[in-house]
Amino acid sequence: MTIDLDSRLTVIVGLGATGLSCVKYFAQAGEKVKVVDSRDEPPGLAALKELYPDVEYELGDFNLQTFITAKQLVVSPGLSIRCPEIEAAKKAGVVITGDIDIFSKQVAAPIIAVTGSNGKSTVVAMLAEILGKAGKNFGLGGNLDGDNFKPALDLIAEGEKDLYLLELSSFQLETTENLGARVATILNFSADHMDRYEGIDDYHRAKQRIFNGCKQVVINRDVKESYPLEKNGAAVWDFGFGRAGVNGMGLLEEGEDKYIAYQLEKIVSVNELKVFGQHNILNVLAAVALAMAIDINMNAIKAAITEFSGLPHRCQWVANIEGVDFYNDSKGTNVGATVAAVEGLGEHIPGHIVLIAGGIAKGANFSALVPAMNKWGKVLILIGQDAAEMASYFDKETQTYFASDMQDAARVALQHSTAGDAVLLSPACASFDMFENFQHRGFAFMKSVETLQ
Ligand code: UMA
Ligand code: ADP
Repeated sequence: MTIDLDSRLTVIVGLGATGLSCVKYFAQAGEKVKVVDSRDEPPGLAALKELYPDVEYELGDFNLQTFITAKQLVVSPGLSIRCPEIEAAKKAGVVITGDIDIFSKQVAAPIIAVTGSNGKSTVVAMLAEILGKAGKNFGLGGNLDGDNFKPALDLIAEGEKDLYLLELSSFQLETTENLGARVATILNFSADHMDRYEGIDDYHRAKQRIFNGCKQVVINRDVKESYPLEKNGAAVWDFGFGRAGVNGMGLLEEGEDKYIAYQLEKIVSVNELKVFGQHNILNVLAAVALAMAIDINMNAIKAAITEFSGLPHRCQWVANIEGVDFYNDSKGTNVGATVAAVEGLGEHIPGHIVLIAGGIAKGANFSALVPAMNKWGKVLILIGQDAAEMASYFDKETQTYFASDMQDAARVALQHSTAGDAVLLSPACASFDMFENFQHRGFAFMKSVETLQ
């Protein structure tokens, strides 16, 4: 078959938030596109029909022909580029790209790029506060959810910016060739999305793409996976616990007091922070390192980090019932996140933790949660599809209950708590078996807690 090269179209693969932002972008540029989605009713369909009634679309099972005859495929993050139709197109010489790739080629202002297994949204939100205090006109988007939700290409329509702050997932990085960030970071690294990747190294390679073409990197001193695998001459900033070195952020100890510090310069006392837990200290250190890499003044940094009180669904305090505090950490969607939440909260409270966890395991190994629960936990309450699999990792001595739904879980949790304990929802799993998303799960928890009062 011969392909008429002039008639080849850009094909947007996926009609979720990203797909729709891509359609808008190409429409503005006056380029004709076609959209495909394997779902019969993708979330962007109504908007597409209303705003772009002339754009052709194909739904349901992918049509190989559409893929291999495309000019380029703009692949949404929810789809792996290893899906057979995309692989076949690649073999046929079709360019494979994604929204972040297009964005980075289009914008002139510097990009600050943040990835990592956990803490991305928190660090980006802190840095956004810092940039706001510094009076920067910046664009904020990428893999963020909640109030900060904005697919990157939608930022272009907002007009000129001084800089862009992007949270990037490994999924988005898979299709990003040469981001060329002014500063890029992998905050930390632990297993996630093992149902999408061939293994941990595969997931790591995707994350490492954030460093392609970057001018400066911020590394986590204690996490070797956060170091660029390839040296590209980028300037290095680092952060971590312990005393900071040159170009480093760390903790300075003076007697009982600990200070967030740049080299030997104290910035603020850890006691002045509103967020708690070791993981959040690391998040502050990372946000400050990123801010310093782009020359933000120290007053803006100090003001923002002492005011920042955390994002909803991340170790968010919900209520106190009979002396028991309830915390919503529904965004704890992998093992590393839940370990951090259990340890952070464990140190913060006088009693023990009653943990509500479970959902879709995404191929995870839950071993790392066992010592954390043995040290800080009291009772484990499991919900969702992979509850039994999760239970199998814990020692026989771990008091474990299976709850039928969130309401039941909250009720059982209160039953097994005494004043000074904390009930923590931090599932270490995805939510889609029982809920629309992690926010929905968090709200279900908060509502259930309300009924206990
Ligand atoms: N899907 C299909 N068929 C298709 C296309 C998608 O079944 O043809 C499915 C995917 O497998 C996925 C779902 O649809 O389960 C959504 O995929 P999508 O690519 O359409 O997603 P968007 O609506 O564009 O949202 C994406 C990010 N979601 C994912 O990567 C799954 C959003 O991050 C992000 O805010 C948005 O782009 C804008 O940049 C959310 C997320 O959950 C917060 N991210 C994951 C995470 O943080 O762990 C990576
Ligand atoms: P992400 O955007 O990477 O998912 P968030 O900032 O939304 O990260 O935090 C998600 C969860 O990860 C939090 O609820 C908390 O349990 C955990 N977490 C936050 N920061 C860190 C960190 N630096 N290291 C490990 N876990 C963390």
